[in-house]
Amino acid sequence: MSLTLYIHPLASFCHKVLIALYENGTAFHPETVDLGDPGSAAAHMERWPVGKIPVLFDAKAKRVVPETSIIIEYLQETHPGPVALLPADSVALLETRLWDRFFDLYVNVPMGKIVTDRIRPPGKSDAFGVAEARATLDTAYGMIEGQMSAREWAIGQDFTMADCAAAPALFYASIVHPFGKDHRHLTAYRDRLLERPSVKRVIAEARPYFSMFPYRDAMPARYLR
Ligand SMILES: N[C@@H](CCC(=O)N[C@@H](CS)C(=O)NCC(=O)O)C(=O)O
Repeated sequence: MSLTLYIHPLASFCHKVLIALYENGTAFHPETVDLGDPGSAAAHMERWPVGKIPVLFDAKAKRVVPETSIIIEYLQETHPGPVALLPADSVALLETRLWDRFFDLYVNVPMGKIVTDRIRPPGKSDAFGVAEARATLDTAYGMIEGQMSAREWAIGQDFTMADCAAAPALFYASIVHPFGKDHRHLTAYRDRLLERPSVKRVIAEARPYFSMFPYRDAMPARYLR
């Protein structure tokens, strides 16, 4: 098998690429990286010195591909499947890239800030940074509420890379910073994403690890079944 994806089963950015792979039934080998283990972390730094996961390795092309959006674009170029996660139409493609960036930068990243602050060493937490992250999420939730008022998926009728980014970001964000009662369209979109078979599969595979999630106490019981 040519493709190896270096991941951690709980990590939201890894879920984004797993959803893309499952959407197209792309064959790959998942390899767990434990960044808390010095040996595993050092081996990963050799692959990608920034140390972030996921990273794709294509043995056939002898190519290391980092960064989720680049990985998904690479997969579409080299291993296309039935679901075009990057639309052919140039306007739709720009919208896809815009909302992909939006969900990564303004939902996934602030969500991660809130989560990782909980596991900082005593006395090292960053209350100001967490408050900023919560304010970013409030702004993002309001914008997504507007965007999703008349759309099935992030940019329209077709499921794209933007939805791959949205699913894990909104799943975890809604746990650590719940949506408001007025976020009707945002809530319905999150629920639609969670019903998508590729997303269901990713969540089911992550479930055995949910006990390691720093906000497990805030997880709704329905996610644990
Ligand atoms: N921009 C990167 C973000 C990847 C990222 O932040 N991954 C997290 C896991 S969800 C990570 O590697 N965290 C470990 C760390 O920051 O040390 C991408 O899209 O691939």
